[in-house]
Amino acid sequence: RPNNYHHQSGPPSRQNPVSPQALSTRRELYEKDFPLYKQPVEVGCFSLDSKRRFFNDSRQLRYYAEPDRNPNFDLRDGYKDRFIKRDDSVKEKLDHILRWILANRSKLMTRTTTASSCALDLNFVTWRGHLTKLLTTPYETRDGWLLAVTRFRGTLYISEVETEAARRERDNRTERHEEMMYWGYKFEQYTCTDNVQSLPDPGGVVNTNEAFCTVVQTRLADHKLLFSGEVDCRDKDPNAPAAPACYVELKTSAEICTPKQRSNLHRFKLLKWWAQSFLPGVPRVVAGFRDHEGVVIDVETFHISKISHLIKNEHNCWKPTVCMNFCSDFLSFVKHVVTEDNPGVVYLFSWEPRRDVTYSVHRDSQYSFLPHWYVEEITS
Ligand code: 0WD
Ligand code: CA
Repeated sequence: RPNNYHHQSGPPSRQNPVSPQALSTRRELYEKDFPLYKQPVEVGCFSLDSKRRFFNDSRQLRYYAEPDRNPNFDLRDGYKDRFIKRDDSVKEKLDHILRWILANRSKLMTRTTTASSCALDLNFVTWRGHLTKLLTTPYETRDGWLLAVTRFRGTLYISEVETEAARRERDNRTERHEEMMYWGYKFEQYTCTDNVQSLPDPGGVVNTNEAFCTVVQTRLADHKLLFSGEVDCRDKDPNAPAAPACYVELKTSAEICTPKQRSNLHRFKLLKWWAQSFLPGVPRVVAGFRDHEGVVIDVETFHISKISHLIKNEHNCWKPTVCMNFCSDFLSFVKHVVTEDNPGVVYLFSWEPRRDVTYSVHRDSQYSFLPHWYVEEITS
């Protein structure tokens, strides 16, 4: 067993198998060779419409309309009168992914699993955003996390639980912060079209219920993963490479005026951008840099494969291998800990900056997240 596990009372032995109690998040422990990460394959997609209804298709996929280098987009436009905001107090957990799995079950079965009639040929099912949090954990100094894990028919399902601190932040957002959260979606409206032929419609309504999500399958070391992530848009060119290589991630960020600000972008923001897009194999991020009034004054494309070179000049910077090794070791830790196969049992993994990852076990509690409709349909 790796030495980043901590046991309560001495090491386990074959006679006395004790599962590990905690996992260290110290960076030095993860400075090893880059683990195997298979090229992610898109196995499907789904859409959520303006009322957050699920569709097993790509109806919400948009096309990237390359903006001017210096476009002067006004991101504040429409905040007061053309904005429909998703209710983020509604916790959807893994529901949309589970709906996708039920609609596409045959795609996920191997010959052997078909013969044994049910289990999915997967170790983990989760959101891409949860994996992004794991990748950035060794470098995170502010926000902790809570991840609920349930083993059901051999597959481990991972669903986030909002921390007390995140809940407080959500309840206490300033008006300025609320408006700034809109800016990212407004930038999407300036740079995306609904059809290959059409132009962006900055006069339309921004509705954050709408989403297009890709579902990808891949392997990290010996962990077979299925996860879904929201995709902003794709390349218009019909000859562009197949998904996920045709996808484009859009971001907004404060304008860069000093070398110190550029260095901070590299050291903190590029870590999050890299982790989020590297996971599903999205090759580029288009960033709109805006001033304090929310006007985009500069647009820059970052190629994910070049980010690790960009950051090499930064002193004391993050390393992709640390991110991937920590994630892989966390998933191994979860496999060892989460032994009871029961849809009503949740192992709650929790982490706070400067601490180890620890866990607690909860039976038929508020944390249970696999819905009855899913458990029943998979079991039948
Ligand atoms: O209810 C929840 N707690 C969660 C819901 C947690 C995680 C995900 N989700 C759902 C969201 O409803 C959304 O449809 O998953 C989808 C996004 O999943 P993801 O791709 O795994 O999440 P992430 O990589 O963190 O975010 C991708 C984009 C964000 O873009 P930026 O450029 O800001 O990273 O998805 C959006 C956002 O535009 N997004 C959300 N949209 C609605 N509800 C949410 C959310 N909770 N989180 C991110
Ligand atoms: Ca985005």
